[in-house]
Amino acid sequence: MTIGQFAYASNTNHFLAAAALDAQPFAVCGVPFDGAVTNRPGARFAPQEVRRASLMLCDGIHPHFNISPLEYVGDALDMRLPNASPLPQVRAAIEEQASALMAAHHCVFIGGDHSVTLPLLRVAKARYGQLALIHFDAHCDTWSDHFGEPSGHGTWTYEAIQEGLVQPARTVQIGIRSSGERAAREYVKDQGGAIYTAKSLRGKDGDALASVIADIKTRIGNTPCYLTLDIDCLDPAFAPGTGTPEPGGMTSAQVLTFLEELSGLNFIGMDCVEVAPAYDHAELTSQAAASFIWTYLSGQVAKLGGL
Ligand SMILES: [Mn+2]
Repeated sequence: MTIGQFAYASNTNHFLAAAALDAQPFAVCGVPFDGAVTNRPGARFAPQEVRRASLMLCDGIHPHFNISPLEYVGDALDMRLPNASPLPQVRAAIEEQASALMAAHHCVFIGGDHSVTLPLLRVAKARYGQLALIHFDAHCDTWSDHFGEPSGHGTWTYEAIQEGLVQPARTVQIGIRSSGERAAREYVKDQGGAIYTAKSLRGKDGDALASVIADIKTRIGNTPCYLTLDIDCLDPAFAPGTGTPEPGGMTSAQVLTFLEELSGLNFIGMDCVEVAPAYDHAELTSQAAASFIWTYLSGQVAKLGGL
C-alpha cells in the first residue's frame, strides 16, 4: 500500500509531507482549535484522526469520479494556534496561515470547531471578491450572540452575512434541525438564501434529491463557492463523535449524493469541522469525514485539464 501525504501525516513526519506540498494544486490542513464550543470539546484532535481514517482511501480510485486525487494533494500539516488566547487572536492566526496556503493551493481545512470557518471565509472573500456558501449542519449557526459572548461556533454564519463575506442569496444550508428561536433558525432564508432542513430531506436520496440539487445549482451559478461541512449534519448513528449531536439527521449516502452531484460548482475551498474523536465509536465519524473530503477532492481533481 502506498501511504500518501493525505493518508497519514503528523508533526512527526512533517519533513516528508512539507517537501511534497509545494507543487501540489490541492492542500489539506488541520485547524486544531476547539475553544469556542458550547457543549463537548475535543474537535482539536480531529485532524490527526481524519488523516488516519483516510488511510484506506489512498491507494484507490474514486468509484464515482474514476480518479485518485492523491498525487495532486499535499498535506500542510496543522496550523500552529494560540489555543489559550481570546478568539479574535486565534482567528487572526488562522487568517494569516490560511492566507498563505490559499494563495498557493485549493485548500481543504480539517477543524476544529465551527468558529474556524469565519476567518477562512475572510481569507476566501479577500481572494475571490464574492462568495457563495454551501453549509451542511444540524445547526443554523446564525445566533447573534453566543450565550452572552459575542462570537463562537454558533454565530459564524450570522457574522459572515453581517460582514458581507458571503452573498446571502447564494447561501445554502442543508440538514438544519436543532432547537433555536425562529429569528436564528430562519435567518438565512430571511436574508434571501435557502435552507433545506433535515425534515425536508427525510427519506430523499438519489433521484429524489434531483430537484433540490438543480435548485442549488441555479441559485449559486458560477460564483466562487466555499463548502463548509459540519459533521453533525449527519445523524449521530453515522457520526456519534461530535460535540453537539442532534438526532434525526442526514445519512452519509445523502451527503455523498450532494457532494457528487454538486462537484461541478465553482468550488474554491472546503472545511470539515466538529469531528470530536473522544466521543466516536469504531472511527465512524472520522471515516465519514475522510470519505467526504476524499469525495470533494476527487470531484475537484477530476475537473483539472488532461485527466
Ligand atoms: Mn453543528
